[in-house]
Amino acid sequence: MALTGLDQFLKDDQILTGDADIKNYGRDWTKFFTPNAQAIVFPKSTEEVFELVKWARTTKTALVPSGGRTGLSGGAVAIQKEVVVSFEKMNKILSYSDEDRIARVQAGVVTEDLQNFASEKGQYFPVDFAAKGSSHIGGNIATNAGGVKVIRYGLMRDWVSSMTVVTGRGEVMELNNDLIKNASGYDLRHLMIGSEGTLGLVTEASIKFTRKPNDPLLFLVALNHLDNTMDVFKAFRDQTNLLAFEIYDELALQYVLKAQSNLSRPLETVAPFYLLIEVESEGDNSEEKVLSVFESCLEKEWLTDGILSQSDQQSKDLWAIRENITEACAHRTPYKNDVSVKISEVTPFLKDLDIVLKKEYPSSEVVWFGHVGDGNLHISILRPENMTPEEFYKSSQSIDDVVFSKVREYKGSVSAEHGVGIIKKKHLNYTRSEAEISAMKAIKAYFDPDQILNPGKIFD
Ligand code: 2HG
Ligand code: ZN
Repeated sequence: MALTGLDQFLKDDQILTGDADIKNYGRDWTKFFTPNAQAIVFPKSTEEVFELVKWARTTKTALVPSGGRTGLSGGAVAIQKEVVVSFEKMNKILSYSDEDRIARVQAGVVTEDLQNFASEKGQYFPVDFAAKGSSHIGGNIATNAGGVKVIRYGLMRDWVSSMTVVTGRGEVMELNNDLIKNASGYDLRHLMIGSEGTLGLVTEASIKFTRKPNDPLLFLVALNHLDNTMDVFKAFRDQTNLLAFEIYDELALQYVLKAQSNLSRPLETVAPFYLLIEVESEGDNSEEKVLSVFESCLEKEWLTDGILSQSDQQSKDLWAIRENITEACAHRTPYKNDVSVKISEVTPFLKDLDIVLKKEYPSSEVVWFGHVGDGNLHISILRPENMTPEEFYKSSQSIDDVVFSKVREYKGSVSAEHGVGIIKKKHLNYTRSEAEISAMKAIKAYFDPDQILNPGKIFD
């Protein structure tokens, strides 16, 4: 039997093969693939992951690493009889050093749990996004997760000070040992970050914390023209200490309000686009200073309306609108995009894409949102109600060519933060040169000589 030998190092309750489990653990948040894993295993230690890789090499079994399964590119789906390696049982925060300001965690620690732990220690873990309640640190590392605070704090990459990884060669590597300065050759840690489980299985990581920002000031403003998005961005970026700068459109707002009866329309003005702008307060007259930036944007007619949140509850509700967009649209199985361009190209790119999408898909509902302050946009094309998800997935393949051609024209990326997975691999060459892809394949061949680690993800 194909799973023979697993019981040499895993107990019965660490191996699942039931249909419901295969369905549950064989998928992520993409709804277009039918899970078809062989089994799900739940290692509890680096040693067990090491044994697992040895077993997979011997039996030529493909392994799919799995965290909180909130991915949106199919990076964690198992559709070809793979064994899913769930890190759910490796969910401990192992230690904390206040001096280093570093927590050592197992890969299955949930993002929000680590945020709360940091807060208990009087510190701050700034990687933050809507799926924080389920996503795992290991998954964040595998995809180099981004989120809503990137303009201020950078990506997951910036917070990983070291890691333990079991490579596809079956070697256990300790990468970087929490050194701040380490100029001794290639930094393999950064090669592992964003490699989507194709080179090694991260079992533990050391995560840096930082000082908690001062209480934030939160604006929700109405925007009439995409053209003015980056004018507003520059005004706030240059005169305030920005924490977040997010955009969403009126359609996104309508879907959230329909799905969440506890939330209400935040502004009287109905506008095509809204910006959620969070700024760190600095000293006594901080509010006045930030309000004057907002007012100058109003005077210049870049904005038509806006509010400054007056309470924690109001801020929570304003954030909840933004963070619930994905779930509010989920029943329409959107065809998603997660693209980025550099800041100076955001406005022309947005306008151009809007024109192209309206021309090519005049009757489609398109929800626009994203982290526009770091150049990352999510464009969700909603499935028409009379199509099945499978029909829609097939029919929407052509959307990719349209969107990604624009991305290529603007020298952007086909995936800003969700990863390539299965969904974007056909278009990897819209962002990466042939030489880069060859180098990636050579690196893969070195670290995973038997092709057991997440095969078919990023590239074939
Ligand atoms: C977000 O920014 C996530 O909320 C999800 O990256 C985006 O649903 C999406 O496409
Ligand atoms: Zn996002």
